[in-house]
Amino acid sequence: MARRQKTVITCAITGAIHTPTMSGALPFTPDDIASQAVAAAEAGASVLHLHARNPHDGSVSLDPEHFAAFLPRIKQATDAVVNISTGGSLKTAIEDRIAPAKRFSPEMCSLNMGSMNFSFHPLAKRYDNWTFDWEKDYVESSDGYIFRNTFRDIGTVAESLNPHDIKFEHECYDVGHLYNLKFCMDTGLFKPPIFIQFIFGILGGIGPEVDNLIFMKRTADRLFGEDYRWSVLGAGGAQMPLATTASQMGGNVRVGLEDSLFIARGKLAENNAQQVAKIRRIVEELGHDIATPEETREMLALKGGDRVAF
Ligand code: KMH
Ligand code: ZN
Repeated sequence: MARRQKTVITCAITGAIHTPTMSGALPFTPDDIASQAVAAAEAGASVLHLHARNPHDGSVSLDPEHFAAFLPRIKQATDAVVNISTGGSLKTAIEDRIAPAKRFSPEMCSLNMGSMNFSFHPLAKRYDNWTFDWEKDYVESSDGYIFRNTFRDIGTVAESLNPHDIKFEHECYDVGHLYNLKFCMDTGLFKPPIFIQFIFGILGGIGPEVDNLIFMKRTADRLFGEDYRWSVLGAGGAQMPLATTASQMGGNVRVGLEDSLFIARGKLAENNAQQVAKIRRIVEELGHDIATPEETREMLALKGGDRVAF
């Protein structure tokens, strides 16, 4: 009998797009980040993609001390793979963005594969009363943010983190980013199997149509052949539909409040685990199994949870 497909569920717990005003469920204290991450792992996420936030005002933080407040707690309570963001707050220099990963040497890190105007400014119109002073300007002025990920930046991340044997989640927001990744592969920067996160629906990147998913997948097949594993992140309302399609196409999926605050049309999610439980149910009902952390480690050739520095 054919082996059932194992689907890796990544859960991105909190991130750089959303702010506390947008949802009370978005975690920003170490306690909430840790407990939501653990619950997401218990619900079926084998990879936890993590950003830190300033616990006093909920803003995105790159301070390694803010990561130190939750990473050991997550490690003690779950066997899930920890993936630390190097995307940072979208406005910070690459050296600062790498600092948490360099200090904690996780099994995985994100690595954004091209520069873009990563924008979420249309969200600002939806809210009147902001909880913290920084939020409105942060969201509104994202129409001017250049999310800088030059070839030199990508090289800096690789040179700094390759000695830690970290597997990258290569975040590709458009088809050109796949070619950037191929160029880097050809220069020997990354060794297979690489892990690509196809990202759809971020303003400034490719839109969330199924046609685009097929186009990205076909392009990656051509460029990387057997050397890659892949996953899909649909932002906002595209999260569950694209994750469902990806899993049916043989791919892996990413959910979490970093990428969408919702559990259904117009209904805010109560927490990250609720989104994990939903995609898990869909994946299993449609005939696949979810991957355990150990299966994920094998599939992505990770160094192992005993080789992290937290
Ligand atoms: N929220 C994603 C679309 C990173 O952390 O490196 C972007 C992201 C960036 O995950
Ligand atoms: Zn992220």
